[in-house]
Amino acid sequence: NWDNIDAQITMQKESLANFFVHYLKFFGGKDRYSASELDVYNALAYTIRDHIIEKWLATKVLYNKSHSKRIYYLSMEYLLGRLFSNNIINLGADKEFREGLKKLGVDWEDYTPWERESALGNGGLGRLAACFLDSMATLNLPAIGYGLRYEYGIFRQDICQGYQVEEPDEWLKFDNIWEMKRIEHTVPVHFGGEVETYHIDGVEKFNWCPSYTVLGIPYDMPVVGYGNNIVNTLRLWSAKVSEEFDLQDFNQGNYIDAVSEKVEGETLTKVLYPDDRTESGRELRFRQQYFFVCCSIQDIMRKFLKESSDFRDFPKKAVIQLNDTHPSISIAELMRILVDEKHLPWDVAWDITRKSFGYTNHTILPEALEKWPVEFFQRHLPRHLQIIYKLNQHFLQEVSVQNPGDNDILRRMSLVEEYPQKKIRMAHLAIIGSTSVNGVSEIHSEILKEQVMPDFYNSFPHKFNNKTNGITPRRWLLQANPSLAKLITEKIGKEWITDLSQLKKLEKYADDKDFRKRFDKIKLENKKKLAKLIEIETGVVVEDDAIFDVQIKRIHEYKRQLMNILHVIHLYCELRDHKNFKDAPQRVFLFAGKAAPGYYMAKMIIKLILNVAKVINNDELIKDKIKVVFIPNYKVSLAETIIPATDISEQISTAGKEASGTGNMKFALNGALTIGTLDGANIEIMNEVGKENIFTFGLDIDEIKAKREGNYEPYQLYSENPNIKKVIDLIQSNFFSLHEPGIFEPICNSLLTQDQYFVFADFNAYMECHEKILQEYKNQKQWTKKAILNVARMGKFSSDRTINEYAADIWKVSPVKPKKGK
Ligand code: 26Q
Repeated sequence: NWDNIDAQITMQKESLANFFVHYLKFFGGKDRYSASELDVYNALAYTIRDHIIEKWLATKVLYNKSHSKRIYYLSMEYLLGRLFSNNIINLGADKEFREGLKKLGVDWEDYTPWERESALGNGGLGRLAACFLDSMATLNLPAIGYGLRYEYGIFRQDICQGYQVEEPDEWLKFDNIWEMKRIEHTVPVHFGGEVETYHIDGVEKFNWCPSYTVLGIPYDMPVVGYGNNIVNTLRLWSAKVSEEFDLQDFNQGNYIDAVSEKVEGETLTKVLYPDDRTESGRELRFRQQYFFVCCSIQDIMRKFLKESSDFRDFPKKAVIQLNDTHPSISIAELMRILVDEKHLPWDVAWDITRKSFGYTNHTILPEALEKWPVEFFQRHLPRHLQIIYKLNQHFLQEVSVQNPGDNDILRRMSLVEEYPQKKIRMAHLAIIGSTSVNGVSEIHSEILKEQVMPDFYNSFPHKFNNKTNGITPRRWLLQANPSLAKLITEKIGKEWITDLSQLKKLEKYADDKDFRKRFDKIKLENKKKLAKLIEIETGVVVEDDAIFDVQIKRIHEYKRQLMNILHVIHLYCELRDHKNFKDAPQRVFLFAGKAAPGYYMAKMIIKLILNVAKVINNDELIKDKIKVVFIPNYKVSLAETIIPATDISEQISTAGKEASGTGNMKFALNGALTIGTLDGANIEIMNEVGKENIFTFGLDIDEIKAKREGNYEPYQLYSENPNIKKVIDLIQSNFFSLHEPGIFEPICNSLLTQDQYFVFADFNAYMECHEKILQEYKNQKQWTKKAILNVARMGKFSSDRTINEYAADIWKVSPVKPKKGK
């Protein structure tokens, strides 16, 4: 009887140790004498996985019975980080697991470093997708994440003589315990070939005859909701060339061709593109996108067909959210399936398609708006090109009816860019093919409407909306900062974990001396851990009670790590000139982040930071008052150690350039004070925590716009501002590059002649803001008060709030809860 056996498998605290030993022995082939730490980790992870699978199966039953509309989240990137601790915590098995294993003398927390972290993303967009998965599961939403199972995630960053060197990230080298191969749901993906035309009853039909086929094999990963017994699924596709295909060529004596075809097909999911701006013209990336979309849409269709055979029901049963334009070929793909394969009339298919998609924009940098050359479509997706052309024709027809005589608007809004090269504008396709177009912070959504897509906003004002980003408090407070989480729970109960607005109740403790003392002590303990890590990773010794001033994120000119390091050089000059700071505490300026391998300026910024660090850290004249640290290989697990130890969070992008930022939220939630520009979510953070509890400075978007339109002359600022001049002159004198003279000329030149990101224009304001911060830090009591108020007022920035808004406004999906009494 199935039910009896099922009951036996259900995990009990008493049996945990038995399960653990079972896995160690029968999966690992080890006993207590021969087991390595990795073996122990594996056995622990398998044990906890059993727990998860019970709930995973039950969740599937629950969702199937509910017949609810499903959410399909399509993202080319997921930056999950380690899952072991996260899964234990979300299961609520934390205590049970610790106690259950006590008798063996095994403490699971000792083994967490043995997990290889999953880093299938570049930065903000990928981490947002990971936070969203956590929130969707925690909110009982029937959601499936789709993505790619890259064999190599974001590269490992090594530093060699001050330069970034990229090494492959071999995250799958050992077993990945969190994935399950689902061979039975393998799907074919076709590429290339030609389109034939034929007629049925006088109606023109199209038949795509592709030239080759790749298989998509799904690997499922469980997404554990917090404390609600829900386990959702993240389905990642891996490319494989079909064996039959192989064999056919093989039999014809084409062994070599057959093998190279196989290798070629399997390169599709080999590696994540390490660029977080569009890198134009990469054909493999284009094919990767289609592979992803084609697999996912087939899977969505299969699930839909289990519920209904009437495609008009599709938008009632499915909503597909596009995480940026990367999966936007979905729109043409769904049209192709409905029109060519399901033989629906064009207009019906278009109506279904448009109702089924939502599109999230994450960037307004013009170089990051995706456009694919028409020739890529011709070569790989000829039928999709026809469909896009037809969509464009219909669309421009409507536009011209709305705007008679205005030819320029047709050129501006077309899906096809004609000059200098024929390209498809993927954002335009995403907008016309979706019911909803959202930005990721209030200001970003406004810029999107007013400056980036004004024509589309005029045509479809109802589509445009804002969904301010958020972060999951499970990973970014409960897991990353357990001591602070415990203190908070002690004071206000544990409801904050799933209702972050509860943190408001902490406000009153800002005036409580005892609470402040404990809050400070936790920060100090976190700093000690960070100081150890800094010494291990960089060899630099820093004081435990230093001021930790941190900028960790991708290296980009618009994020202005350059302004930060120029300011550090300025402080260093002041110290050398024996100005003030006599009894000031040590200041540690910490940087971490990866540069895109082909982004020369970003790589030179890393080199500058490292060279400056070397000089400053070894200059005895300044008596260790400043330390500069660049920790290599920034990743989620590193962020988890750095953020809880931070005093000052650097969020200093050129106004208008950072769509939202999410790191800014993680820091404030952990009691760091922000120094930031009026950009992205910084503005909303300011509105929540209060102007007096954040340090803002610099030009706002209107002032930046005015400067850009006027004639901005950075050289003049340099010659008139002695602080800037001193710093640039020092760099140009090769003070930081004695043995490599001239290497920083490109940086200096770019600043002096263009300064695209207005570093000089904001420099004084930034400097003065830091002076103010230093003054305020001296008043420890006031500072701690502000830090506590930051934590207390971060409720808005839970990704639960964000996801609730997506569910209510865009997806129209409600939580699925088990019936009471079951
Ligand atoms: C596209 C084509 C080819 C190669 C690479 C890409 C590509 C890959 C990743 C383009 C962009 C990205 C990632 C963008 C990103 O991370 N944007 C960030 O999204 C966050 C979440 O909304 C925001 O908080 C950040 O402000 C935004 O920069």
